[in-house]
Amino acid sequence: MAQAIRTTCAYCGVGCGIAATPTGPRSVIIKGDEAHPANGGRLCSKGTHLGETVGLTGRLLHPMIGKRRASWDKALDLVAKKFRETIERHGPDSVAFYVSGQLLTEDYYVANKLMKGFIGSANIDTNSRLCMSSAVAGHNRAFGEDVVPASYDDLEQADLIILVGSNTAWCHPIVYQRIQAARAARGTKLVVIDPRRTETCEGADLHLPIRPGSDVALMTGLLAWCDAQGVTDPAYLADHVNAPDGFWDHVRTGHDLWTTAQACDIDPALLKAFFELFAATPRTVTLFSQGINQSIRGTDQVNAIINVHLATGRIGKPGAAPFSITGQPNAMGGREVGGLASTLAAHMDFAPENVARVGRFWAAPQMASKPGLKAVDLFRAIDEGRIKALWIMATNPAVSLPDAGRVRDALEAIPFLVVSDIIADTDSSTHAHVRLPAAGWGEKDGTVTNSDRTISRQRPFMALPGEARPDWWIITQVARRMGWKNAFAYDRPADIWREHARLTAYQNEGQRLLNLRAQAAIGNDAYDAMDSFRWGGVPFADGHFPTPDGKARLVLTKQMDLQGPLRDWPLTLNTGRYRDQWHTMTRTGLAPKLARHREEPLVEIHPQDADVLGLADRDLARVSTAQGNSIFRVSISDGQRPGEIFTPIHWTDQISSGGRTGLLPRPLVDPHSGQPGFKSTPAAVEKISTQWQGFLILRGQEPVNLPCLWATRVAVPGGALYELAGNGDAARLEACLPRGERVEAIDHVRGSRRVAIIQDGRLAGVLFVTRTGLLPSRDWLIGQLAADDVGATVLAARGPGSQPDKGATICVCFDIGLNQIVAAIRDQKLVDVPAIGKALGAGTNCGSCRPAIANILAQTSQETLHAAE
Ligand SMILES: Nc1nc2c(c(=O)[nH]1)N[C@H]1C(S)=C(S)[C@@H](COP(=O)(O)OP(=O)(O)OC[C@H]3O[C@@H](n4cnc5c(=O)[nH]c(N)nc54)[C@H](O)[C@@H]3O)O[C@H]1N2
Ligand SMILES: Nc1nc2c(c(=O)[nH]1)N[C@H]1C(S)=C(S)[C@@H](COP(=O)(O)OP(=O)(O)OC[C@H]3O[C@@H](n4cnc5c(=O)[nH]c(N)nc54)[C@H](O)[C@@H]3O)O[C@H]1N2
Ligand code: SF4
Ligand SMILES: [Mo]
Repeated sequence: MAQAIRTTCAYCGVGCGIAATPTGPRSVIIKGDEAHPANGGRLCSKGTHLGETVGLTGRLLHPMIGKRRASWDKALDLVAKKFRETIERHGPDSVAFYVSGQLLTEDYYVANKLMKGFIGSANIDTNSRLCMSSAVAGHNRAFGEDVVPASYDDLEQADLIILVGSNTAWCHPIVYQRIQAARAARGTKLVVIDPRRTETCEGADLHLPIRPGSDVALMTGLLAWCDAQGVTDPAYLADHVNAPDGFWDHVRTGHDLWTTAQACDIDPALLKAFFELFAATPRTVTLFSQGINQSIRGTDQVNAIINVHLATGRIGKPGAAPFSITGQPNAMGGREVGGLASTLAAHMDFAPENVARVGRFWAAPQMASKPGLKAVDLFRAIDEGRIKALWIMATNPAVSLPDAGRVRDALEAIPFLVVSDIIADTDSSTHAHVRLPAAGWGEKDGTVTNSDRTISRQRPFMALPGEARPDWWIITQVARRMGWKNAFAYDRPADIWREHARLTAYQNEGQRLLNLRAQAAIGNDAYDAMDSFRWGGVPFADGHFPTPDGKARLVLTKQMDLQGPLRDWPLTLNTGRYRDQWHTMTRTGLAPKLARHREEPLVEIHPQDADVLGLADRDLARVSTAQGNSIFRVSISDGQRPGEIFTPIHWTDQISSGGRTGLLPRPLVDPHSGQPGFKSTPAAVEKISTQWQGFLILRGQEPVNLPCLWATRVAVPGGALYELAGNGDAARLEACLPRGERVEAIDHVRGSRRVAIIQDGRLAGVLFVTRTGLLPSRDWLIGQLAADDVGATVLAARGPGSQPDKGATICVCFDIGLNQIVAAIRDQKLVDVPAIGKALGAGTNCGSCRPAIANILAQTSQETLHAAE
């Protein structure tokens, strides 16, 4: 067998190390890298199943101009010519790049250099604008530089961990496992602050289900409490921190416990318990993500958290820090090269001396001298015709920007659109004039930086498929064709890495903490062999901050007004992620195992609201906002607060006819960071009745278009499963079935229709539709895709002596369902998660489902208790 190649996970900002052993041209065995500092060998469900996503299904393998295949030369010449012409005619600010935290640092560096130093505009922004730009702005305000002052090791040294606006168990599962391990080892306390009761709250010491958007009130209330109880650190404040005029007066007025509890809409006793725990525990890490950043007051929310840490001296010490964790695998690398429109390069802003310095270093013909357009403004400028050529790389804004309907209109209208992606058809690339095939994970070669500043290598272990090329190569080819041959004459990622490292060190006598001087002369072999390392040591350990006077800054933050429900939009829409899907599902959507956890996009709603709206579990409902509407499957959940609903961000046009959350959020942004407030949009919900419902299972993964109201597709072993619902005659759905021997059972009275197509004894497709009855479990039928002697009995949808329904899949690694876990708990009297693991295997591999199992255990024990009473 081939040797394992050490690389880094394709997905989240935890940045887990992976040992990948290729077993064929497009197949690989994935294991956690035991030597990697982020994960020490662990992987979550998404990382574990990366091997299921490296096939070539849906890949873009050749450059395309319009619908036609083109040579690289033709495509690159066209891109260079169109950009040059547009710049000549309308100036540098008439073009833009929209890039991504999923690019490697080397890709990011050359894109930034091309736009800011050579085209001469700062119109390069990134999907990180939607993700952590409020944290960047908050760090800059407080520390003078965008430095994350924490590392994962702090999680093992803290006595209290506070998770604010973070569904860590699903979105940063290995960080969550490290937290749970620390709790087991040393009794670390855990507090979760989230309006929803997520799986992250399972087993937490406290969960504060605050009113959405009330985090500034909460944190300022906490600071007021610390001040009143003498928990602040006067010596640290005097030596290392500046406070703006009126700061303490503001904190001391109107932030008592009762007022705070009311603002946050939680029980004062619960709030007091949290305050007391905080006051008593100096080693505190406050970890935050999108519940904080994705708000129209996100930057103030970030600073409200940092204020508490600065005022109590809980920073720059082991186990004590505010910790912004990043979402994407290289969100941090993008920040380091300066890939946001609001930063210049290498942690420098647009101050004239920085513009001059970077211009000198790049020998740049025309430097951008001011910030460019931030993502939401950028797409508005496109809509208004001010941007005439756009290049999108490694992101899917037609799905992920707020008010995505408007974004689609802009993409349709722009005179010239280039999209570099690994996938042929995305909701964004369908509008492109030129599509460029990028190298994907397992093929690309370079570096990424994770949430705790650890830089790791992504290494290739597969050959480039078709004509796919790395992003850095594509960008430098265009730059050369635009006339800048020497400035972009790189032969390999290591050339770019060295230049990036040199720029971080260039005329940097300690003004900037980001300094990769030691990397500036690294050889090609050493770059290839590079071990993961963290830059910046323990930031601020000496109490010195990268501000002009060396002191950190408290920031006066104000709680925003929180509107009550509006007449037309009585509910508040919160949006976010599922455990086993990644964003627009272009990769996780290929993995049958990952599809099992949530097969359809749900709108989660509190029982009281469901009652008022006449909604039952598994109904279909339309969610509307002022921006648009989309249809979701109803899931009634008391984990929601009344008046608030939640939908996932993952579903797209490519895989569904509904469930598209991107159409719904309003495009309002934070005034400092420009980050959209994705987490609360006024919304309304109404029930949708359909005359029939059904499902379709097809061999193979080629997508089909289904003419009905509701259709969502997920990958299953050997094929795809579509859930369907609609009105009118369901017979027209049969057009989607392949040709072959047809068996059918049609009951006109009950309106049920079961059709199977068999080719050479193998199942090619089945369609089940009903107007009144129940539909059978899909599991057995899906299993028949692998059988080779299928006959007409397949329409019974169960085999002889077939197993009872397993229920919703909980453990994807071992394919264990809810019903199996409940039965095992009852029958075998299991009392804890390890016991269930022993009995069923569930939760013993990647561990991502352990919080879910704990939840089932708690509920089942409660039910059993009630039954006994
Ligand atoms: N499985 C999976 N993991 C991922 C990703 C993925 O797509 N799938 N994406 C990655 C990326 S890019 C990112 S950015 C991260 C995001 O990771 P997270 O930030 O953990 O994920 P979200 O689900 O967006 O939102 C987090 C929580 O914020 C809560 N929240 C909403 N409003 C408020 C509020 O006003 N106050 C507070 N305190 N909380 C609030 C929501 O209820 C939600 O549970 O995940 C990364 N990891
Ligand atoms: N309503 C709502 N919207 C949100 C959020 C939310 O919480 N709520 N979260 C926001 C956040 S935090 C984020 S990060 C965004 C994410 O949103 P997007 O960035 O739009 O989502 P992805 O699906 O990750 O898009 C990445 C694209 O790059 C392609 N790709 C993968 N690897 C490569 C590569 O190496 N090179 C190239 N060229 N292409 C590649 C993939 O096929 C895919 O099409 O969504 C944002 N939108
Ligand atoms: S936590 Fe999971 S998704 Fe994130 S880097 Fe690790 S294995 Fe990948
Ligand atoms: Mo993100």
